[in-house]
Amino acid sequence: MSGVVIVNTTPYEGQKPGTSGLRKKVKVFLQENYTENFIQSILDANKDAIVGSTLVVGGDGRYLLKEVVDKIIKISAGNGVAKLLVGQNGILSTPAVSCIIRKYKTLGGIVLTASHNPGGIDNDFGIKFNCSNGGPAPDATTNDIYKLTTTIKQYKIANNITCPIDKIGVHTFNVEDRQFTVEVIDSVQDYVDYMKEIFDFPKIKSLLQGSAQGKPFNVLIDSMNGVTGPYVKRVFVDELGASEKNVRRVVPLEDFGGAHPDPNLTYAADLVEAVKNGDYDFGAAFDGDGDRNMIIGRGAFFVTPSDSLAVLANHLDCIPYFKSTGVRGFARSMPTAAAVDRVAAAVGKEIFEVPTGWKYFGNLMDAGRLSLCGEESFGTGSDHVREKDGMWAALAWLSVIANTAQSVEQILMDHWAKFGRNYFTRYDYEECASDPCNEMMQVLERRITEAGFVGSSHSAAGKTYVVKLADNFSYMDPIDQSVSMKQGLRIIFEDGSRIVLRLSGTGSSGATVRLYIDSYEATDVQGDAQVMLRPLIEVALQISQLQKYTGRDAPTVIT
Ligand code: VG1
Ligand code: CO
Repeated sequence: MSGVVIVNTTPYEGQKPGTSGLRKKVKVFLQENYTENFIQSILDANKDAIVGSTLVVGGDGRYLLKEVVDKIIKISAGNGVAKLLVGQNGILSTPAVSCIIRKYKTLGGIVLTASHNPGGIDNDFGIKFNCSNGGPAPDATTNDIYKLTTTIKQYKIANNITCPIDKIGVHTFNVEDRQFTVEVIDSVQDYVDYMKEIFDFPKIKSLLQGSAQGKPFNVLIDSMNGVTGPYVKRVFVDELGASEKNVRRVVPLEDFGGAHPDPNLTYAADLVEAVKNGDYDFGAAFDGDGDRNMIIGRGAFFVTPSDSLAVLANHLDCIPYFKSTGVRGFARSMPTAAAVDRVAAAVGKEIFEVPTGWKYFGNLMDAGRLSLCGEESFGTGSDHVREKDGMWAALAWLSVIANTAQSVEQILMDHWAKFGRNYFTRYDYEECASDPCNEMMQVLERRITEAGFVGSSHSAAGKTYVVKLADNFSYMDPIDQSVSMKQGLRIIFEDGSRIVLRLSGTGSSGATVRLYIDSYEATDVQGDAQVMLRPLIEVALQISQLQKYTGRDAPTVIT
């Protein structure tokens, strides 16, 4: 029998969840009671339902994961939680947590990840709460959690409970007069079972093995030493018959092997090289927690996430799941290029434009209005769960390829020929000084919202753009009417081209500026995005005075 101790504590500043949970340096989480405070605040934000509840707990394998799982077990026991479902060794991908919350109808889950941020003792850790729909908590809940962190005085902990989380099975404990159960579950089983329901595995398998088209379709799947390693092995090797040569970096490492586990052209450059120089038809990479994806074709032909979303929207009939559920609407985050809007118009579906962050898609999915959505930041997913889902996206692409018998590049060429092309690029200026970046955003907001800016002309590299609309994006959720203000500065021109600027809400130090450029061409679809968008990029740099405020001549990452 274990007793519960009430420990006195004092609040820490800055425990405010950002775009997707609380992300800080590991050393910040290591401060006395810092992590305990936040966990207790999550439980307190659910206080009416917490006693007797079940929660899912898991994370991406990064440094500090096991220690924090242990704290969650003890604090949950101390607060009357009845049961935890914990991934073996704490390992669960973010989409798998969402899947498990929904499958076992739990009160929610705690996801331990800083996603695409680097890991290890000198890097980042993160904690996020997901609700009973499996999705990241909405702003109202994260605001409640934050408020609680500012006044917390004590937390309740059952210190004597130690649970071997490396052993799959049911572990029961007596805590005061209650029974407390920790069920350590296989990290991948539920998720893999679900993927087999959603997709036609035999069809994808015959694509990979070549029995359909003759020649094997050679894939290279890169887990970037993140959490998807065991999922990739189970799905691609065990189920789909790929060989060990078709997968790389499939062992989750606490520091991701020193890599930045963000699947983009910069941080996954070695996958791009391997596909470019090897005999591969398809490459995919996933981020630390498995919710992001990058898709490339033969010769490392790059599919922008905005195009990926539009292509999938146009081919959902290739995926058995949608045959049974039907296809509802589509959605994208505001900075995501509007390619999917054109598909929605063509197929007569609703389209929603939401702020950055997956939490904004949840209500629409729960209300049955949204089937497929995505973000330009390498996020794609559907209403099968309430998180974006990297492996789902790769399997969706392979389904389209198996059905159309076309290469990735041909699929894109056909798409652009039919719908035209939204050229898109994103410039990231990472870890800049915060004060000047905040000032830049304030100055820019004032400038673009003052009288006379709408209608003004801006020229660079021989092109002139006339402003049609400029604002700080705000969004009213069509389901619960909640309003989210100040979600990014946008300047929309007469020809539909857009410049968007916002500050990242996932960084753990300094400020990261994101500049997004989107421009549509109906017929000139074969160009190079950086060349095609050059004039608009120049205009964006002029209007924002970005170089002056950040002191940077060039972005850290170009997508
Ligand atoms: C970034 C992306 C956003 C994404 C978020 C979480 O946020 O822009 O689209 O939803 O990361 O992704 P921000 O605020 O840094 O721009 V993940 O894979 O880190 O959970
Ligand atoms: Co992620």
